[in-house]
Amino acid sequence: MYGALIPPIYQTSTFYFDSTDDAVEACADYAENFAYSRITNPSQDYLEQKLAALEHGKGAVAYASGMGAVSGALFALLKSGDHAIFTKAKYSGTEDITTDWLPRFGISYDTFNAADLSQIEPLIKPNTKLIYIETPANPTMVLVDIQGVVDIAKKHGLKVFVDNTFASPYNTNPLDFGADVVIHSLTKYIGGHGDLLGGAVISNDTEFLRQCRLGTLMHFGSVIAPFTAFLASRGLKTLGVRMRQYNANALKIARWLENNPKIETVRYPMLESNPQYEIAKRQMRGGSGMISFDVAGGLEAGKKFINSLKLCTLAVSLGDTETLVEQAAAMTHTMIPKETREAAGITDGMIRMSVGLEDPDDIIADLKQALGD
Ligand code: LCS
Repeated sequence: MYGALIPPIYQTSTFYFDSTDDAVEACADYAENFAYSRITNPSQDYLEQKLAALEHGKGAVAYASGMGAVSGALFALLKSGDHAIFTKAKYSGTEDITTDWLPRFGISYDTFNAADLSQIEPLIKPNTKLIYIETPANPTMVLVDIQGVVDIAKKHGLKVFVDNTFASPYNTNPLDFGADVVIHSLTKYIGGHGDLLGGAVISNDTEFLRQCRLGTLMHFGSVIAPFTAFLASRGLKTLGVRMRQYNANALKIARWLENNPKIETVRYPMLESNPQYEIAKRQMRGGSGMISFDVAGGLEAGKKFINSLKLCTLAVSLGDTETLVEQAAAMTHTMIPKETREAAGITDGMIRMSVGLEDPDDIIADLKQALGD
């Protein structure tokens, strides 16, 4: 009403009504009306509409964190007695939900090697409901062929959930390949500045989204704060320009790493040498800003390299403006048993890099000096 260009932050927990008739009408459908901010809030709604549009979905539900969205989506679909199939390589929090929490609720699971879709069909049982994938996977950067998984799932009447955090909606839109649900940690590329925690579930299945909002959001309570929703919406405005720069910076750095004899393996979707390059070209517009690699000499050489970095920062998380580097086996994925890590392709020395918005030549100069070149 003041003509503000930027939508205000609706910092309110509740909403008043002019009459009991109005209240009765609003409270008859909490999902569609503003009554209480644990379910809906205009700042959250604004963000959800933008996310739905970006992922080509009919709607979205925002959560307080990526893990709120992961667990919210899983528990909105699965119930006791169900079975689900997951990729082996995935974020450690999702791994923990799979191995520890789903079984507590009578939900069983199996895992497959993300690069080998022929492993999926033998795992399907009469009670299987879901195939859950993360592409590119954290931290291995292995890709999952979304269309290939959807084709298998449709044959057997299964849902497909895709964690699209690493690619971001700028690079990949899983719903366009027939996936049922897209999950994001907004904490990463969408927030973009390392100053918030958020998550979202996006889908064309409005009934499923109602289950998310009226079930796992409203009652589990992992609600995004209005100010956080505002920050995430602000992040969206620059997602395109940031992703274009991340894509370009990371490709340049991945090529440099690949040509350095002190680096053993480099995993980046858009390298022509990537055995999954064809999948990358089919489902990604750019390779995103995440690279993983091993320094020759393994764990100790990797530690020495990281400790020598000056511009790049040693930290978990990703998708920030600053370049972040971590050793996955010792940091983000440390709670996963070594055998499970190795089965997922996570070597002890693997270094994961979230390329930032700095000049790529400055990042390369830092990598070079840390390698002692
Ligand atoms: N999905 C993926 C692919 C992630 O990488 C993460 C977090 C989550 C979901 C959960 O999101 P959050 O609850 O943190 O918003 N990944 C992290 C990482 O690699 N380092 O710190 C967190």
